[in-house]
Amino acid sequence: MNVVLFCGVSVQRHHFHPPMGGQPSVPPPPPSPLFDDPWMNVSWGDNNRDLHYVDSFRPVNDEVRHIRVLLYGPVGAGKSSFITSVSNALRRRMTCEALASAANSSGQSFSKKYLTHRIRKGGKGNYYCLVLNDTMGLEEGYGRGIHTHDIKLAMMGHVKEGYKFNPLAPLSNGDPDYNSSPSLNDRVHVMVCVHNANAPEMKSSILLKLREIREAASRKGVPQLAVLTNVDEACIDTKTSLRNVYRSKYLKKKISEFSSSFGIPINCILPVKNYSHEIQTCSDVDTLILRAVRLIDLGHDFTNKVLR
Ligand SMILES: Nc1nc2c(ncn2[C@@H]2O[C@H](COP(=O)(O)OP(=O)(O)OP(=O)(O)O)[C@@H](O)[C@H]2O)c(=O)[nH]1
Ligand SMILES: *[C@@H]1O[C@H](CO)[C@@H](O)[C@H](O)[C@H]1NC(C)=O
Ligand SMILES: *[C@@H]1O[C@H](CO)[C@@H](O)[C@H](O)[C@H]1NC(C)=O
Ligand SMILES: *[C@@H]1O[C@H](CO)[C@@H](O)[C@H](O)[C@H]1NC(C)=O
Ligand SMILES: *[C@@H]1O[C@H](CO)[C@@H](O)[C@H](O)[C@H]1NC(C)=O
Ligand SMILES: [Mg+2]
Repeated sequence: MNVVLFCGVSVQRHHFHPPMGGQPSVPPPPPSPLFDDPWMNVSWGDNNRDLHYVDSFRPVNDEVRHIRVLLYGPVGAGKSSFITSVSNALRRRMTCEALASAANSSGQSFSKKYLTHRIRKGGKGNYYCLVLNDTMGLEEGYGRGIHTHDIKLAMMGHVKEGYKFNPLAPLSNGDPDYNSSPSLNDRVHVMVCVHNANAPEMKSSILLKLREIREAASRKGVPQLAVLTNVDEACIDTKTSLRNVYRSKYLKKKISEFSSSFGIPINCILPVKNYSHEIQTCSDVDTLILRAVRLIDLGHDFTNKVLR
């Protein structure tokens, strides 16, 4: 008998020895760790539509130059990695095109020109009308990690660029880094809570901080999403293929638990794996990351609603 770990559920496998002369008895198969049908349909590897969408997106509201997304969550949840992944997935658009054109010698020079133009335009970081703001991680207890008050101030656009978060004292009106009259462009248009799928059960003090931030965002009508990182390491099925993300029973349970403890609908939780260094053209990793383009739509709706 050996024990195989399937998504945290131990499944006992018996080696049956057929009785002499008799028919081998067939043991009931262990329950599958995967759903037959995914609970969310994803167009795996088909990223061009999303890439084009982010590429050509411009806010309608003149007051807004870009949709600002603020990431918050526990220390080490993967906030910074997520930002790198989004930026890589978007910039890889160039890589994908470059690879495609290199393979087609007749189309090469045309593609190169297009490529240069795109890189120049995007080089300063103002190309995509989406900015992601990273924050310091939330920690257990008082006076450690980022102050929840600072996250709420940043949400309302009161925190100036380059401010160094201080766990002991939140920013206050009158400080040089305090923007007392933020524009709609300074404000955050989508709040994203980042959580590691494999983290041990969240400490209640951290959960309280997360909820406090979420409730502040709800009061101000700011749209919210959550990003569940490290799904590649969550279970053997997602490790084998990311395409099992919406088929894994274990991950579905994880997402449901996070949904009820944090108080955010299941369909607002985006499972992701961070970008790895390998050059794989337009991969499944990007497919999950690019579902984050929903950030733009949510933020866009918000910036239009606030104006009216
Ligand atoms: N396997 C795997 N590792 C990840 C993933 N996302 C992040 N990591 C790793 O997790 C660690 C923490 O990630 P960070 O992005 O630094 O986390 P953070 O939320 O910015 O952390 P703080 O800034 O300290 O609050 C790093 O070693 C990452 O390489 C993922 O999706 N899969
Ligand atoms: C996914 O697509 C299939 C085939 O189009 C459909 O039968 C199924 O209901 C869809 N699932 C969800 C969750 O939308
Ligand atoms: C993603 O996670 C891996 C560990 O699995 C790490 O080595 C790598 O640096 C991370 N990538 C980014 C872009 O943070
Ligand atoms: C290669 O480039 C030519 C000229 O631009 C184009 O007509 C053709 O469709 C391309 N082939 C492929 C496989 O992309
Ligand atoms: C938010 O992100 C933008 C773009 O990455 C950066 O320039 C800016 O300094 C950030 N602002 C804050 C308050 O962190
Ligand atoms: Mg970080």
